[in-house]
Amino acid sequence: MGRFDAIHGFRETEKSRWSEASRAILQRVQAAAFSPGQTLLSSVHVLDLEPRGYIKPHVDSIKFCGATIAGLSLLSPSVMRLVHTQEPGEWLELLLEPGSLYILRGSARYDFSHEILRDEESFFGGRRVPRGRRISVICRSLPEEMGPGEPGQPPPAC
Ligand SMILES: O=C(O)CCC(=O)C(=O)O
Repeated sequence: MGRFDAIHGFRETEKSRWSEASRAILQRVQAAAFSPGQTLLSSVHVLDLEPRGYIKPHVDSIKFCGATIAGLSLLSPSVMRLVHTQEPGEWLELLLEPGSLYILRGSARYDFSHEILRDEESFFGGRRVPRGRRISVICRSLPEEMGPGEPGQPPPAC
């Protein structure tokens, strides 16, 4: 699935310049999610999902994204569902409260699809999680074979 098929009701940008306060937060995210040996994509992906927006199940392409995806989920609570790509009966859901950080690595990165549920389906353990506007700030490691300044680097995700 291509990125434009996966995400609905959104706008996005890629940002490499941040205020000092934001930089401090990003540094905490990066220290928590990445090992010192990992190189990150040079810009951070900011995704702004409208209240009716959602993200269909997908696994980020290994062409554009390395072994770790770390997302800071802001504004509206949301539910992220992970489903094993080979064993659809194996799944789990994460309640992403505003300000929460999720980290996809290892099996969660490669063997499970991830999605953000649309408002009508947004429940966690039977509890309704109404969706509003949600902003996510996503850091990714570089695909292993790419150098940091590789020309023509496509936008991250999917
Ligand atoms: O918005 C998010 O936290 C998830 C983004 C996502 O699924 C992606 O960019 O691959």
